Parts: sequence; C-alpha cells; structure tokens
Amino acid sequence: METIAAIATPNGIGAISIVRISGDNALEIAKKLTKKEFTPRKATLAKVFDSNDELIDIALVIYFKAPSSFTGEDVVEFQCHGGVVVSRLILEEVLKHGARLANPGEFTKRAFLNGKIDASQAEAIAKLIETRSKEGAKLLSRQLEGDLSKFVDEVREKLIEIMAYAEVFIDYAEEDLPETLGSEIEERLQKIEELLIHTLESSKRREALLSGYKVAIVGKPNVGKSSILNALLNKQRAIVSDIAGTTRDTIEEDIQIGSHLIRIIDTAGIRAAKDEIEKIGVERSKKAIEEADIVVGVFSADEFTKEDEEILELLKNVDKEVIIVINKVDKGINIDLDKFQGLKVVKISAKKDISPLIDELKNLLDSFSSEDEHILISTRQIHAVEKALNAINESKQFLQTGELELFSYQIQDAIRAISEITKPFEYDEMLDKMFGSFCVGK
Ligand SMILES: Nc1nc2c(ncn2[C@@H]2O[C@H](COP(=O)(O)OP(=O)(O)OP(=O)(O)O)[C@@H](O)[C@H]2O)c(=O)[nH]1
Ligand SMILES: [Mg+2]
Repeated sequence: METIAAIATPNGIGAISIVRISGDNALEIAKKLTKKEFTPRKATLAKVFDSNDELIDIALVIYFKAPSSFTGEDVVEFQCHGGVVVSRLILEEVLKHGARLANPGEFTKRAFLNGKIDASQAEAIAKLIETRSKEGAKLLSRQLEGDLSKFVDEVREKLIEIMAYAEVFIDYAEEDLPETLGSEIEERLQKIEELLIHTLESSKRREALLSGYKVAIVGKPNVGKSSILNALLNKQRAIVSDIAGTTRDTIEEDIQIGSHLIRIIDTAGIRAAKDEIEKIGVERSKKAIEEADIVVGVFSADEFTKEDEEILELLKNVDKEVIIVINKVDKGINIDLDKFQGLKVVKISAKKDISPLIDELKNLLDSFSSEDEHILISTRQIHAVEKALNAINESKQFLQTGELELFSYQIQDAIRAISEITKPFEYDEMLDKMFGSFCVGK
C-alpha cells in the first residue's frame, strides 16, 4: 500500500504534535529521518533530521508493525514538540521521502479496508471526535468496542435461521406444508420486527444525545424568559427589562446541566407582533420550538391572558418534552394552576431561585440518556434498518400464500440490508460518503 502521512493533532499550540505515517515504507522513512532502528511498540527518543542533516526536533517515535496497528499496516508515529512549525517540518521531510499526504479519513478507511474495524465502528470514530456530551462519548465508545456490530450479527443470525427454516420446505407441495409453519415463522419474524422498530425509534429519539440537546425558552413577552436564561448562565447575558418585546432575536448559549451539555435558546416573546422586526423574532420563536428537544414554556404567576392561553394551547400540541415554568412566584400566585393539568410544572422566581427548573431539566436529560439501547448513529444506519423492516414487511404476504421462494427472497433482502450497517455492499459509493467527512490524520 502507498505510504500516507499527516499531522494527526489539531492545528494550534499544544505540548505535543503527532505526525502519523502508514504504509509499506513507513518504517524505512522513519529510519532515514532518525538514523535509528526501531522495535515495534517501543517508544524511542530520536533526533529527527532534515535532508541537509540539520536537526529538526527530538521526538518520541513509536513503530507499530503490521498488522498490529490501527490501520493494519506498518505505522510510525512521531510525537514531536507542539506548535505548528515542528510537525510541519517533519511532515515535509516524510513527504520528500516518498509518502503522500493522507486524504481526510484515510487512516480510518485503511483500518476498515484491512478489516481492523467495521463500518459501524468507523462511524463511531467520526462521531466520537465531534460529540459534545459525556453520554454521547460513552455510547460511541461502546459502539467502537463493537456493540452495534454484535447486535447486527444477532439479527442477521435470526433472519438466516428463519430463511433456512423456510428453505427446508421450499420443495414441498403447498398442501404438504406443515400447518404450523406459517405461524411459527411469523412469530419469530414478529420478534425481530419489534426489536428493529424499537431500535429505530429510540435512535431517532436520542439523536440529540450526540450533538447536545436543545432547550428552547418560550412564552409571552415580559414573563421573564431572558431572566431565566441569565440565571441559568449565572450572568447577565440577555437584556432584561419591563418593556414587553425586549428580546427581539433568538439568543443561544451552551450550558452544563449535570453531565449534559445543552444548548439553551432564549426567544422573543410570542404575541401578535407590532412591528416587522418583532414579527421575524416571533417566527423564530416558533421555529425554535420546532428545533428544540425540550421546550420550557414560561408563564407569569401574576396574570394569565389570552396570549398565554394561545401559547399553552401551542405547547399542549407539540410533540416534545415540555416543562411549564410558573415564574415570578415571589409576587404570589394569582393564576389558576388547573389549566396546566397533565403537564410538568415548576414554580420559580427567576429573581430568587431557579433550582426547581434545573432539577427538572436534569431529570429529563438523565431519563433521555438512561435507556441502554443500541442506537444507530448515522442516517446510513437508520436507512439500513428501515430497509430491513420494509423487506420483512413485504415477506409476510408470501408466507401467507405459501410462496416460500418469494418469502425467502425477501428475507435475503432484509439480511442484506441489516448487514450493510457493518459490511456494506455498495462499497465504493459508501466508502467515499463515509470517510470523506473525516479530518485529515484520522
Ligand atoms: N418579581 C419578579 N420579577 C421578575 C422575575 N423574573 C423576571 N422579572 C421581571 O420581569 C421583567 C421582564 O423580564 P424579562 O426577563 O426581560 O422577560 P422576557 O420574557 O425575556 O421578555 P421579552 O424579551 O420582552 O419577551 C423584568 O422587569 C424582570 O426584572 C421574577 O421572578 N420576579
Ligand atoms: Mg427576553
């Protein structure tokens, strides 16, 4: 394999930078640059020289002999001093000696091609680099360990069993088929179907686990939305005033709640807008609700108007987790709390104490991430499961009519679809799509 090289650490100032080489000539290049011999998996401190024999750096060099490396090829890593210059000089020398610059994701692609990891693990690596939450990272590490691969294998095995079972009876005349055959296979199929649907749904629900959940604060003007944002952030981020319509655009900030990093969005108060700018703000509030995973609907403890009524109606009909906040309870509660029956309600004063809201948010976020299920982390994986489900669905009619060949054909389709999660069929297209989004050096 052609030898590739790249700087594997981010571009910037840091204690060390890593230059990674993989391919047939990796070891030879390392020897030329350092005039040293290397033992596999042993860190060796070595002087690194350029082609004029001038010292570039003293680096820690580690050689991983094929196939016991990340890519499955000979790999050498130079851990040199940080900053942008040294690693670049080393990389330049490596390239002069015949390596070529790696494309984004090419190291991981080689690991995949050499059978060191499967497709679901490669995707887990890509997501792990980007994820913003501890829970997300934990989940991806499990996937990297092969959790999803095991799940796929199990489903595949069960489908193969069903197919094999059906195949036995394929040469039978229709009237000779055992009477229970259909119901037995159907029962087994049903179980697989349920499992796949469950996985699909929980994956969709938990998609935001990886990117961080979005929480939108909405309500009529002047109920204290920005005051709540400021209290959550512990600083005066948004302007607060007693003039209704103070916040005109959405404000987004990241905050940590327990072990969750969430993005919190303060919105313009929702009402029939008086001017053009406010109208845009109100539209954005509605959009914020659409995009959020959790909606915090704020009402004031001292009045409940027609506008509140409309917002409450809106919140009752959104298909999201909603927390109702009754704010300004320091003024006393003058509204009928029965209106909020059936909803999660917390009473707070943004001026004094918002801890009941924080607790409720924490509970909700914990419950989101406590489901310990296999989740599909990419659209590609979700498509694969949907395709498998479709094929299973299609297969049922043939089971009923006793057309076992057609049935078996559909089950094969389902097997092919589910297998794509780990061992895709449309190789080239899939590879380009999957590895193209990686960063160079991975
Ligand atoms: N007494 C009391 N006043 C509050 C409380 N929270 C907010 N306020 C006051 O209510 C007014 C409106 O607060 P904001 O936070 O600007 O309200 P908002 O919902 O962001 O308003 P818009 O941006 O106009 O939609 C300000 O004068 C705040 O000081 C509270 O808990 N108790
Ligand atoms: Mg505001």
